[in-house]
Amino acid sequence: MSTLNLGILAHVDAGKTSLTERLLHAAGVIDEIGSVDDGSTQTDSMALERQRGITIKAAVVSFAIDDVTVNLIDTPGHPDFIAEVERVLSVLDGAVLVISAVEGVQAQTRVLMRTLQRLHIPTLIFVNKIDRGGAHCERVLQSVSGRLTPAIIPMGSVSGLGTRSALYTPYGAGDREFTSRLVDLLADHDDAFLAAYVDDETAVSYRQLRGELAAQTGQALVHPVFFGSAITGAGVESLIAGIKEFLPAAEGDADGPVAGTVFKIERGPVGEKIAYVRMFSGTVRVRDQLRFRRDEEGKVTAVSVFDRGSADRRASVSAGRIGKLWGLGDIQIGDPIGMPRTTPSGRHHFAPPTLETVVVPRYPADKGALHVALAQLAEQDPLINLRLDEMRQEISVSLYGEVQKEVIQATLANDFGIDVTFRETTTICIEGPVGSGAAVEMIGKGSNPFLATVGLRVDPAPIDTGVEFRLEVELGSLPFSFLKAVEETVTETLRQGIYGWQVIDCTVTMTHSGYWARQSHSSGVFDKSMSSTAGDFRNLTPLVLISALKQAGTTVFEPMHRFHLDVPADTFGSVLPELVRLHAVPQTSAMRGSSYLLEGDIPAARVHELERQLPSLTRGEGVVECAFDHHEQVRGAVPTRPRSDHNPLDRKEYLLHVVRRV
Ligand SMILES: Nc1nc2c(ncn2[C@@H]2O[C@H](COP(=O)(O)OP(=O)(O)OP(=O)(O)O)[C@@H](O)[C@H]2O)c(=O)[nH]1
Ligand SMILES: [Mg+2]
Repeated sequence: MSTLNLGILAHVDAGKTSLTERLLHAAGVIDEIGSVDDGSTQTDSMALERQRGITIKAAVVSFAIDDVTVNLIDTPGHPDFIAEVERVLSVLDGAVLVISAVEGVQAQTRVLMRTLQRLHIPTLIFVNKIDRGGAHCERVLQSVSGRLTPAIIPMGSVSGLGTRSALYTPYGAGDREFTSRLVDLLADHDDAFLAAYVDDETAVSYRQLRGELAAQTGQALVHPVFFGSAITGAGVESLIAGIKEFLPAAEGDADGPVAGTVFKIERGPVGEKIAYVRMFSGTVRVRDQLRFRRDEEGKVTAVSVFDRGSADRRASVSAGRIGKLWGLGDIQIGDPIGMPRTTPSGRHHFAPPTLETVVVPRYPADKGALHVALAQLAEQDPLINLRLDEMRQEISVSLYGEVQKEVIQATLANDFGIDVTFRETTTICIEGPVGSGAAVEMIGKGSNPFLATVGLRVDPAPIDTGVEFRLEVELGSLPFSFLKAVEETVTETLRQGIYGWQVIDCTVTMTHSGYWARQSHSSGVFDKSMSSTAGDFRNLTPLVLISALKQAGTTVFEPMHRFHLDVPADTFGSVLPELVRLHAVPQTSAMRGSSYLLEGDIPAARVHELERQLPSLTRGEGVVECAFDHHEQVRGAVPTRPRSDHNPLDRKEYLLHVVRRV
């Protein structure tokens, strides 16, 4: 039996959770269809999700289509929870991108599709809500081809659009227009197919056409489009058939070396850690000693595997499957299990959070408990970065937006019994070097108090290349552990540049190295005063790096969002001055009916204010969507962030350390 790990992705409210419910019902896993609006669905199981009617955490459920086990991962659509989607992407064999037939392509739809395409994840498109008034198929198809990808093929037609009796009918071999569109699309991507077809049109059967469509969908070159309604169930059977026909099930060798990825961490009823792992190869059994991340190991004490509904206790989980593992106390999200996969997993697919706020316990006595609680939340969510300002004993969390802030507040209150408030939300900027700079400290020379020679040069690198560490010294000139200490300390130090922001897009080159070998007195006792240790390199590296960085000079960049504004045309006169006040820069505009559409850039720091002001400026009819777009050099006064030089420990590591001790 093969497995398909399938993600359901969409802009908020497009109907992912409702569709998941329908799929489970159609597959016979549940007898009654739950409703998001009543808080009774399978995947929105957290109390907060049920109260708010939105998905906050990715959830896995499973069903069978004939001989294929489908592990379906329902993801949140709200941009504040994009981190949940991020982790899921690395474990998917395929995806269904849901688009509302009423709202059409939305800001987050574009962000998601761009990422699915970049990762070559085979993707079907499901146009949902055909039963709702205002539903439009042609308009949605046009916006998909214009704004997402032209490589699409509608797989059927809709009748009764915009009514409860809307129906979807799949096209077949006899639909000449469909087959000729299909041939055109497939020929675009496969010359051999085109040649065969041009040679003899009749030699290519309808079955071969569908086979070629499956092959090209499997390579993420083209995207079949289905239509339906998660509420009435229209089109859902066809979508299920499409999932089976067009998305490639997982392949993997259950007897091969163990390789998997942890994409979700949960705490069980008694606080025990549960790791969700997608297995790519091999088999993990109860009592196996597992290696994850560099030198961490742990013993698996229990396994459960997703199969026909929820996860059941099993003795093992094998290649292709998603399982839950107990017993791995130190495991974190993103950890590879066994052999690391060859695909680069370290890079983020979406932009990091752009906002930050200080969390303040309402009762000062809760401070210790708050640190522990936040560290636990950060462990479940690697994009919640925590920063501890030791001078003021304050803790900051990074954020995607205000809704995430409310969720953190509610989670701290409900799960940990801690009442908190937040200080004002501020923007997270980044720093990049302007030019090149170099510095060196030699062992035993000048005021260098450490038994180490370290020379470093900092050079600017192209946008989005991150930080690269290079060697201009002989690899063998320094023991490996010392080299590692320098490289790790470089990464840690760059978390705070000259102005206190993370330094990105630069190359750090080690230009000088030197150490004193391990020396002993005649008694054979190791003499630390004469022998270099990794600690000497850890202490010296930040000093050299900061001085190289100062010589290079840095610029501060602030995050900018792309906004799409849709307001009644007669209100635009009062919206425009507000945009100017918020430093928004309009780029393009258009009229659609009585609506005025405007697109442009706005500093991330001002997005919330725009969202708050819009209803009163537009009689409650204006709609704005924002998504992170790029960083831009700060104009005017350069913002700084308080440094915490005295403790170069990574904040999160530090807090996790606190947790382990507790
Ligand atoms: N009329 C109609 N309403 C739908 C349909 N699908 C979903 N809805 C409604 O749309 C709203 C959002 O549905 P959800 O299933 O929560 O959407 P979602 O994409 O999971 O939302 P998030 O997880 O919060 O991003 C709910 O009120 C649903 O009842 C549909 O096909 N037709
Ligand atoms: Mg949902």
